[in-house]
Amino acid sequence: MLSCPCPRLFRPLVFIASSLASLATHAAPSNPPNILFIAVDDLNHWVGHLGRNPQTQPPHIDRLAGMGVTFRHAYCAVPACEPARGALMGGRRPWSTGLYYNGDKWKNYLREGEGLTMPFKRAGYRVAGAGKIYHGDQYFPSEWHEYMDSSALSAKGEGVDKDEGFHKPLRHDLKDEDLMDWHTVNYCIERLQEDRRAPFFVACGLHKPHLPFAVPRKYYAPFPLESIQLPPHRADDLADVPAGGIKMAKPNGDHAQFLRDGNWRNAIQSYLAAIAYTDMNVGRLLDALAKSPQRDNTIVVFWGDHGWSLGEKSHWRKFALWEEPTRAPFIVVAPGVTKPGGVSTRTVDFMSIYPTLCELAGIPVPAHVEGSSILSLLRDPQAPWSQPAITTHGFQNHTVRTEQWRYIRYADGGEELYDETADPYEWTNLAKNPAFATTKADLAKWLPKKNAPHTGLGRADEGDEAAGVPKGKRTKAK
Ligand SMILES: [Ca+2]
Repeated sequence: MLSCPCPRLFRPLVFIASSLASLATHAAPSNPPNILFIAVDDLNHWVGHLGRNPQTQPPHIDRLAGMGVTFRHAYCAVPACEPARGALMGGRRPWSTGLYYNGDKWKNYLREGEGLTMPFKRAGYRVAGAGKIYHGDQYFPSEWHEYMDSSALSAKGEGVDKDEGFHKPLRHDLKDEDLMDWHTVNYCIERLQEDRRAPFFVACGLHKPHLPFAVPRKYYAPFPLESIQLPPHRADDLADVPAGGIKMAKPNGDHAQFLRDGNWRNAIQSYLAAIAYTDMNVGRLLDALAKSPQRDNTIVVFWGDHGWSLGEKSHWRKFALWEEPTRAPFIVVAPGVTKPGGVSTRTVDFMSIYPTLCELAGIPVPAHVEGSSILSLLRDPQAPWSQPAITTHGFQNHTVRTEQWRYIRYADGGEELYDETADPYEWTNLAKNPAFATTKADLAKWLPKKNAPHTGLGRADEGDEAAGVPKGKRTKAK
């Protein structure tokens, strides 16, 4: 802050006024804020403060939520790792790029130089990353100053059978450092501790709670199997879902297997344990930030790449357009802008992250970026807001979510409509009820007029093989 000739009493007011003025004009702040950017793989809304699951125990994620603004209705642009990250990081939606599925090979659809880190790199930020920010831990080297080389690290926990702790019992006895996330966080903590003149943009991409759910056994201890509750569900829930939705639910896949082998509760226990492992790592990051001289000038952004179903609608994993596979935690702590304990119920999707971070740093938003800034909601979490969240899964399958409604339209014209205030688990499809024809039409206005064709090799349900740590790096020992 510049020295102020005014009496001491008035200095804070002058500072606040000058901060607001600089944000209002989007001028570059004289002291640019650092960015700590935390991406979590496959973390759905089972965090304590979102209240969807009473058993989950992530105290550090909840602590982070209390430090800034948490969004209760935040949704992915795509419910699959590769296109979700491509859209968020690249700034363009799948219907613009044609990047729809895991396996599409994102580098063929995003333009090098347009990624989220680039405006910051150009503005003089030191840009460093680790772990899974883009799919497969890949990145355009020109968009970063440095990226953690995981190939030299031992992470035997990444190489276990992806069904361990899911369809199969937990076999491995792992230590915290046997998972890549431990090393990813170590790397990011070192970046936070560096004494540099340039502001930093540190991107920390955590792989858990993605499959395999295998984490050290101590994280299972708070969730004894006999205490595990199944999520609210109805066995006949798909009866009023059109063909497009049933195809996504795949009730004869994972769910049929869980009903046969009786492992439904085991899988939930493992997911809760994997979330607890992730939470431990988030806590390490927050503790390091709290000790950093940069703590009061660092923006923290925390997001899950999409949701996850655990048997609701006889569906598992992501790859569908309902609440469970599309909703994820989203927390922003922005010193001087957000207030502790902020809660927004406005519907936002993760296309908002790119433009919002640029605005917070006083950097012009690149012209290709399609999302809307949520700066007004960071200042006032319940400020007026007219936009829905939109999620796309495959060519011409979309859902539009407002605070009250979810509307889904599939490529073949099939529809779903849910009143979220009366029916939070989306059990009763109102799409064929003529009383809601106007509601449906109003929501449908948000659907894209043009949809880029799907030209990649990915499939709707491809994901867990291709996700996470690149195969060549999975079993390499020290
Ligand atoms: Ca239903």
